[in-house]
Amino acid sequence: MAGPSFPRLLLLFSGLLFLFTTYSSIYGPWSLSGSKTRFDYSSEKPHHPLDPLTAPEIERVQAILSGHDSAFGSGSAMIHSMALDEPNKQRVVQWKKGDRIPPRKAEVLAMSNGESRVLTVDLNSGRVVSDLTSPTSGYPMLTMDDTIAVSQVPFKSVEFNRSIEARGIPFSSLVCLTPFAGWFGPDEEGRRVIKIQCYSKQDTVNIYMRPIEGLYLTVDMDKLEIIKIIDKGPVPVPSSIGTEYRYGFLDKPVHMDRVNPMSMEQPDGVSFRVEDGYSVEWANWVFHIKPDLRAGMIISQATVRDSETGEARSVMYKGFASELYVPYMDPEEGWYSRAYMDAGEFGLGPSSMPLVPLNDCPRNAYYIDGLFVSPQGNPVLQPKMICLFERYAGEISWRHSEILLPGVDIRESRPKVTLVARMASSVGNYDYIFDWEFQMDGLIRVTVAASGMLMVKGTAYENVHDLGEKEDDSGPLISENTIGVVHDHFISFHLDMDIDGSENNSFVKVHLEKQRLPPGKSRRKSYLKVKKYVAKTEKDAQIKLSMYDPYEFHLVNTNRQSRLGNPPGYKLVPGGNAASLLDHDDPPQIRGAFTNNQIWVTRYNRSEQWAGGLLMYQSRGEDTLQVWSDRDRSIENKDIVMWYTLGFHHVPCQEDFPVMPTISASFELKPVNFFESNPVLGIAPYFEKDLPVC
Ligand SMILES: *[C@@H]1O[C@H](CO)[C@@H](O)[C@H](O)[C@H]1NC(C)=O
Ligand SMILES: *[C@@H]1O[C@H](CO)[C@@H](O)[C@H](O)[C@H]1NC(C)=O
Ligand SMILES: [Cu+2]
Repeated sequence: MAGPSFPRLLLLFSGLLFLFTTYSSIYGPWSLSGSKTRFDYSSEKPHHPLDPLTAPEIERVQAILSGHDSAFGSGSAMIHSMALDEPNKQRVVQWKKGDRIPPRKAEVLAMSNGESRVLTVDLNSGRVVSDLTSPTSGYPMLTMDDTIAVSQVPFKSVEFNRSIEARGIPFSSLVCLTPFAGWFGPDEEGRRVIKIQCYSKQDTVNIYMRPIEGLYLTVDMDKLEIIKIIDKGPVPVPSSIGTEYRYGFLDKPVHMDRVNPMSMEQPDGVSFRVEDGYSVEWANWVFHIKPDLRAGMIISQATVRDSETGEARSVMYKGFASELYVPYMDPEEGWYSRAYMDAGEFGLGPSSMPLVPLNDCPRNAYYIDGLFVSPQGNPVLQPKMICLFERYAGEISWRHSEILLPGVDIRESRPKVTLVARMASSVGNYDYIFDWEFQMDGLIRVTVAASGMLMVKGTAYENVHDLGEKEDDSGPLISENTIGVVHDHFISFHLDMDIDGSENNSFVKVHLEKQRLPPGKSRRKSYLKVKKYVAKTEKDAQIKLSMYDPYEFHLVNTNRQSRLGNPPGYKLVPGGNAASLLDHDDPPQIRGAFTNNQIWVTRYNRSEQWAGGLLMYQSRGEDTLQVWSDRDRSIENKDIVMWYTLGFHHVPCQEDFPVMPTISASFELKPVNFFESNPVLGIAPYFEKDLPVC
C-alpha cells in the first residue's frame, strides 16, 4: 500500500536504467526460462483489438506527443500512464480472427506545469485527437521518478536533520518512503502533495517493522519542497530482532517435520494454448488476458463453449480490479491520511515483480510479460508478470456413490481441474495476489489474497501490561514497541458481464423471503419462498449484503430462453466480506464511496472504468461509482456492468509479524440456467494409466 520499498525501488531504478541503456535488448527474442513462446518486441504487431500497446506503438505515441506539444519532447511533461484506448465494444465484439485490427488509440495521463493532462493519441492518423487539462480534480498515478525524487527531499531540511540527530539515528540507516496522500480539504489543493514516513534499515531488510515514529513530513511533489514537518518527539524504534524473513538468513530452527516437495505434473503437457501473446484457449473457455499498469491484469471477452451445442457463448466482456482501497484506523497526525488507493495512486502493474517459479506458480505455468512506459515515453518490460497454469488441487468436480440399488456398484467421481491466471503485486509493504480461476462447469472464481508486511506504528509499550488500564492504542501490540494498526482492505471489481451478448441483460434480485403459515395449514410454521425482482434502475441495484435478508444476484439475458423457458444467466456468489463502516462524509470514504455498497450495477459507459475516478491521486471524489450510480439510469434489458467489492477488516495479531501468512477471500460467477444441464457430466475420470509415476 505504500510506494515501492526503497531497496526494491533502487533495484527497480537500476532495472529501468538497465533497460534504458540496453534498450535494444528488448528487441530481439527475449527468452525467459519457463516460457514457451516469446515474441520479438521490436516487430511485435497487435493481433487482437484489445492487445496492449506494443513497443513500436509506444515509441510512436511518444513521437506523436512530442510533435503535438514540445513539452513532451523536452521532458517538462511527464507520462504517468499510457495504455490502449480500447476500441468501441461493438467493434471488438464483431471482430473475427483474420479481420483488420480496428484503429489503434492510446490514452495518456500526463503531468505538465503542475496540471493533469488526459490525452488521446490516434496511432493511425498520427494525431492527438483529444487533450484535456484537469478534467476533474485529482492527478494521475505516481511515477517511479516521482517516488525516487521525493524520497530524497527530507535530507534538504536542517530541521529534519536535527530531528533525526536528536533521535540518535545514523543517517546511513534511513529509508524514507512516500506512501500516502489522500485528500483532506483545501489547504493541500492546487498542488501535488505527498506524506513521507522514514524507517531504519539498520540490521534488517524488513524496514517496515522499524518505523521512525512521531516524525512526519508533507512534501510538494513538483517543487520537491517540504511543506510541513511534524516532530512529536522521539518514539522508540522497534528493534531489528525477529524481523528477518529471507530463507537462509533465519537462525532459529523450526520445530516442524519436513513435508516432501510436491508438484502438479502433466505428463502430456499443458492443455491450454496462448495465441499471439494474449489469447487463451482452454477446455471450454476462450478469453483475452493482458497486463495492465493500473489494474494489474485484465480479462476480456470470456466466452464459454456450450457442451451440448458447441456454441461459443459470451459470459463477460471485461473483468478487472478497478480499485484497491485501504483505510487505516488511526486519526492521529501522521496517520489520519493513510488511506491508500493502490490502483489509482500507485498502479498494480509497476509493483508486480516477476513471479517466482515453483513457489508463486507451479512448474507447469506459462508466463506473460507486461510492457509499460517510462515517464519519458520509452517502453519498459515487466517480465513474468502474469502466470497461467492448470490446477488439480485434489478437489472433486462431481461425484456419487450408489448404495441403495442392490447388485449395482456405482462409484462415479471426477477430478476438478481448473485454469488459473495469477499476478502478484507488491504495493510497498503489502503483497496482493489476484487469481482468476476458470472451471469447466462454467464457474469463474476470483480470489484476492494478501501477504507481505503490516504497516506498523512505533510505540513506547513493550508489553500489553505496560498499558495498565488503558485501552489498546490504534491496534494490538504485535511485537515489542510495535503496534499493528487496524485497517481495512477493499478491492472493487469491474465485472462487465455480457450474458449471451451485450444487450438485453438485466439484473435480477432473487429474494429468499420468510413466509409464515397460519395455524392448522401445515405442521410447519414457516418456510422460505423465492421471489424475483428485476432492477429497473441503478439505485435498485445498490446492494448491501445481509445474512438475514438473503438474496441471490442474477445477471440474465432476457432475450433468450433455455429449453424450459428460463432466461440464461450467471449469478454473483459473494464470499467472506466486510463493509466499510466509515462515515460517508469522512474524506477517505468520499473518495472510497464505491465501497458504500458491496454490489452495484451500472449502465455500460466506456468512460466509467475506475471506481474511484480516472484521476485518483488527491481527487475529491466527484468521479466515483457512487456518483455514476446515483444518476439512476435505466438498467433493465440493457448493456450493464456489475461491480463487486470484496473486503477484509484487519485486526493484526502476533502471527502477522514479521511477514503475514497469506489470507484470502473470493467470490464466484456461477452459471444459472445458462446450460441445459450439468455441463461437466461427460468429462472423463482419471485412471492409473493416465498418470504414470515418474
Ligand atoms: C542532512 O544530513 C544529510 C546526511 O548527513 C546531508 O547529506 C544533508 O546535506 C543534510 N542536509 C542539510 C540541509 O543540512
Ligand atoms: C458516461 O460517463 C461519463 C463519465 O462519468 C459521463 O460524463 C457521461 O455523462 C456518461 N454518459 C452517459 C450516457 O451516462
Ligand atoms: Cu491488512
